[in-house]
Amino acid sequence: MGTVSELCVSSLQTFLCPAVKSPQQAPVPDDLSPEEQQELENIRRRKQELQEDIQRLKDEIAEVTSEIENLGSNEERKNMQRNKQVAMGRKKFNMDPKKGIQFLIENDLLKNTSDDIAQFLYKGEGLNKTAIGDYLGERDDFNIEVLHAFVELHEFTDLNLVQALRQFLWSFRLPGEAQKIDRMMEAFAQRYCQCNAGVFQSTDTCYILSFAIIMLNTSLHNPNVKDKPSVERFISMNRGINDGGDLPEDLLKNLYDSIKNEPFKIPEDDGNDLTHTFFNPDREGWLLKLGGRVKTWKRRWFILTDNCLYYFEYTTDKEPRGIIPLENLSIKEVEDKKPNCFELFIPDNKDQVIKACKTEADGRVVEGNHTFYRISASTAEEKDQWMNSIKAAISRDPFYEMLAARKKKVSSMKRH
Ligand code: 4IP
Repeated sequence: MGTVSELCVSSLQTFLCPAVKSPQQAPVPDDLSPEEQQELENIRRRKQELQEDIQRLKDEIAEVTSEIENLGSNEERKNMQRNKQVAMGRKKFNMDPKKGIQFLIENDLLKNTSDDIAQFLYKGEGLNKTAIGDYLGERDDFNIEVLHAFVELHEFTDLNLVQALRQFLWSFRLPGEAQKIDRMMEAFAQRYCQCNAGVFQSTDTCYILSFAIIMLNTSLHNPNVKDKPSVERFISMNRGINDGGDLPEDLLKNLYDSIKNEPFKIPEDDGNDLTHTFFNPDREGWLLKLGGRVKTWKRRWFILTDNCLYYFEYTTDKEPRGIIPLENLSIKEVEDKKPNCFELFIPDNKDQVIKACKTEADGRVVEGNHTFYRISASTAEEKDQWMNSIKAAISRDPFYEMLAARKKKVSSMKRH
């Protein structure tokens, strides 16, 4: 016969291995003292109680487990349902951004706050970048708030302007409309200046230089643009844009090299890329110009910028001999004894004097007196390039007008 402690162990084993049936209750051995018999009885009762407790616990565990399992599959089902709705929301967004956002908000998949929507667009999972650009470019106050929250999610600290533009222009596709581009690039310039205080005198400077860079990207990487600007030209084109002062040449040279070595990579949802988006009409070079009253040909250094044609006697002159605003003018090719000629004229009014100003021999600045400007280039190719650039400048693209207005603003800052 086993000792009391052996009996206890055997009882415990029975609890731990409930599959093993407990042996039939054995009669109380009569060789035990009454105390021992009593103790054995107690142990057996206790064992019985414990077995009952264990059964209850097992039942409870089974119940909870089944609840958890049900809970899990409910949770999974809910998740699946949610993922389906998010996917549907994304599809809707790609077809109609406003409706997509509305759908996601109505289904509690997105909070109706500019920060949450901006996060959603910034992550951009499954979203078409043209649709993101359209949503961010919208004019109403809430979309503008989202645009600013979206731009704030970009970290530009210690990035040069080209690096920051690379990041920004990859996060959505810049829409084609002038006002939208203006708002988005303004927000970009503000954020860049906020992250990099002291690099530029003003947000306008950053805005203008950003466009000079985007246009440089076109000039350098669009195979249709034959005349590739040199770094010197890029530097000279950006004179005076830092609130009337010049930006450090090293900074401009770094930006130029960066774009030359690696064009912008931008989303191509519609198969178009940034090298087709902006064409920089700015240009400079030697041309011959016919006098207004006295018809003599003079060799002049021409600069086309800000929708104006400037001509100088020498490349180093600070003041131009003449300025011809291109607004309302047309351009055509003409035959002359001089080769490669084209003419600027006022359409439908051949006799009207073109609004322009010129410097007289005695230094006075007076109004011009040309009814047309006849100009000769030294080669047919140069003539075509000048004509294309002038045409692009006078095509009245509202975006160029906005850009030209800003350029005027920053270059006149110092004077005022
Ligand atoms: C001058 O001829 C020059 O061609 C001027 O050009 C021109 O002024 C004059 O036109 C013309 O008379 P001469 O030098 O032989 O006198 P630039 O100013 O480039 O020297 P524009 O208006 O073309 O600048 P009129 O219209 O002022 O005669």
